[in-house]
Amino acid sequence: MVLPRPVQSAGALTSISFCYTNELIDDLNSNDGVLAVINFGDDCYIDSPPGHIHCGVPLLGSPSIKEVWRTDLPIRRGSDGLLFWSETDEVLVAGLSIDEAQYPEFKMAITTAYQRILQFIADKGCPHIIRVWNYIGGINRGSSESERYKQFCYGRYQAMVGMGYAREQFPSACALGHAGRGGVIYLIATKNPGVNFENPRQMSAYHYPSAYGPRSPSFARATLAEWKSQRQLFLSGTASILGHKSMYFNNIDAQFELTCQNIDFLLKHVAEQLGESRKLEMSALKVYLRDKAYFDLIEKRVYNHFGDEIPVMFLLADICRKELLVEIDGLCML
Ligand code: 3EB
Repeated sequence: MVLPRPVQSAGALTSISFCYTNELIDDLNSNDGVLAVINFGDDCYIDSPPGHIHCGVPLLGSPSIKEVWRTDLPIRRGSDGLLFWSETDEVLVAGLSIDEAQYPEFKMAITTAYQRILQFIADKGCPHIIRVWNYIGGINRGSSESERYKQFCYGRYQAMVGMGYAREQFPSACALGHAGRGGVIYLIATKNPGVNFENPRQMSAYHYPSAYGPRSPSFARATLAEWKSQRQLFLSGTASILGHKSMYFNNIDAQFELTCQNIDFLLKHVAEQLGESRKLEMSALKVYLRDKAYFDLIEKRVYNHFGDEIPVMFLLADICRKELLVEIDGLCML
């Protein structure tokens, strides 16, 4: 278990608001306060004007929803080839389309992409990653060590460790796949570090045995960002895993139940570590389902477990281990 660093006040940081919305935002430059727009559907790339991210994972249920990130402070934006960014004085959002065609092996494309985005955030003075999202075409394609998720983990690890990140600095993350082509990586980075948490019921992903791939996944179970106005806990993708083992093969019901238990346990653990007496509750969710046939059942279960009011996006995605049928991540406002 990694003990959190002391929670420091991050000065004048203003939080980011995350909303699921169907409003139309074409040109970010004419929308003050918009840091990024995350679109869901078959496309997977980063578009101009800067900030339009397309994840490649289709929505289930509500076809026109997107995710918009906003902040109160003035925003500067730019792009450079496959990379885009938007920033305030306090927070940096960066995204990169993965360029596979140039590389003989997928892992090399990933190492290069991660090196580029990590070098970029370092140069910007925001080397501390709060959260990173990874969406990759064909994540389960290939067998044993050449499965693309394992190659992804290899490439990411090489870049993270090569750029000087210690395991305890690995941020919260998710890594999902889709049926199309292309891949994107996008992240939130800051000048001061967030606080990372592990889940005592799950082995730290960076300690997973090599059966899961020659390099273990480089992520924390959750990262706390301390802004001026509030604290936000970013949950990593959470699935039906106990210790390091996938549980309940071919059983969506049981996988969903264990996933919820893992989230509840993590929230309880974080509250204990922070000395919070109140019960932490999720504020927004993304629910990734491997098969759209699960949607009707899981939709009901999600609202039952997390409450009718919670904003949820249901998405069709491949989860990084073939046997996993559901994964949930999200945000908890403290
Ligand atoms: C797991 O717990 C499930 O490789 O970035 C969840 C969150 C998972 C992030 C990643 C993988 C990642 O191992 C998979």
